[in-house]
Amino acid sequence: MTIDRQASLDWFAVNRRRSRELFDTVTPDAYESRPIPLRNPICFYEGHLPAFNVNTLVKRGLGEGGIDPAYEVLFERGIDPEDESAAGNGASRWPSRKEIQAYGEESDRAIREAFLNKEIVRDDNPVLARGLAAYTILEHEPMHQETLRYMWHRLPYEKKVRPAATPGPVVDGSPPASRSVRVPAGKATLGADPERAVFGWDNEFPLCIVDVPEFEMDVHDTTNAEYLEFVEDGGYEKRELWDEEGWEWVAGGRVRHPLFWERHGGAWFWRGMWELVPFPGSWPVYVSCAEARAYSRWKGKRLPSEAEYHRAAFGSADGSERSYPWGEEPPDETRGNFDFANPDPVPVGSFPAGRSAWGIHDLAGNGWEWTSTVFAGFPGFTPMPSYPVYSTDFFDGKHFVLKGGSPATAKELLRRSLRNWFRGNYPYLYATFRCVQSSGDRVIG
Ligand code: AVJ
Ligand code: FE
Repeated sequence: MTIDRQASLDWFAVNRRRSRELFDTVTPDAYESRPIPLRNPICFYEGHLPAFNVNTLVKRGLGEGGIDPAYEVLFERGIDPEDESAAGNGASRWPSRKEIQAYGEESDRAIREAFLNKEIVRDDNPVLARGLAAYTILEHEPMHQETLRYMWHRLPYEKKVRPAATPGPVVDGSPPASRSVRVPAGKATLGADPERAVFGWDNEFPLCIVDVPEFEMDVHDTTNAEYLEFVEDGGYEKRELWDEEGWEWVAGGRVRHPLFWERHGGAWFWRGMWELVPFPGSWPVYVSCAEARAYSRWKGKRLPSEAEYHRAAFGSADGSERSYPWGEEPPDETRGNFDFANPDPVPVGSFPAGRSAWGIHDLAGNGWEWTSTVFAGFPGFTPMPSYPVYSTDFFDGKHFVLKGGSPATAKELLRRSLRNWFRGNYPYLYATFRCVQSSGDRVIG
């Protein structure tokens, strides 16, 4: 099989344009700021994307020389340190935006040249086999576009310029009544078959088939309105609802409500990407895994495992498994809130055409779904030759799997096997949750 050169060039052009637009929304005085203290400054990422492309496809893949050895080290890898003191300063002086963009243009030229004319599919080279390096760079960029949006989200509004075409918040509708549905026992196929997949990141392989006992799952994600009851009941002060790590984070950082909530003049608001939104009760709440877990305990429920998410999203009554919650058709704007159509969430249940076989809403889009599963490789995991440290650095027992997707997840990343992961106390991403329960949970003791 060969990679479609024109399709790669087109996807690459979309990626690069979208990144450019993102960086253009930041005011120049914020270019070296670090809106999320645990991550690199904004400027780093404008260098990281083109440097990663050169390091992965041109150098590691084609075995050619790079463009600028110093940049290709400086911008090699983002960070995900334990705490702010470990984040360090990266460089003491960053190149100017002009210099970074000039590098980006040279890198883009090299990548386009490779897509057009080079042997980017070679089965005698593990980095190029079946176009691995090409797909790696084409998916790396949209992945960062999402994490960059989380970051821009934290910027003060005066440090970013709202693009003219951005849709406003969809706030109509009161939250639907909470309801759960029974998902019968069955098989869930996690992962993917390395012989059949066009591309996947290393942690998606190999196939991993799990028998899942029956459980009940909330039809909707937990809404802000529901979560407010937990906040008002003093959920953040109830030690017994929190795990050790979560409690340290909440108590130590005086966390008292979701990061996306702000209080102004005695009223709650949602911090939207481009504006403050009067408390949107019907939107999914965005929280860390620790907060999601505390809420579900308060409800006498729990978070789904990764396998339970798969059963709920892709399983069906006849025993077959679907590619997407709604079936086999590719994702489009009728199926969920993803692919950058909206800067913020929309009310839960807005996409009936995206429901799973069991009638469960929003399993793809409108917010990643936290699971209780610790991020690890499936049995038989092997690091990918095009980016060997992609996953392994995070197999530390502290990261949890997220499934689904958010408003800022590109449609290409909605495939069934894709796995996201973050630390349990990471509150910045567009992540929500829903609760499950099963008869086995009610342990008498
Ligand atoms: C898969 C989103 C957790 O951003 O930390 C980008 C993706 N890895 N460059 C991250 C990633 C290296 C990664 N996540
Ligand atoms: Fe990266």
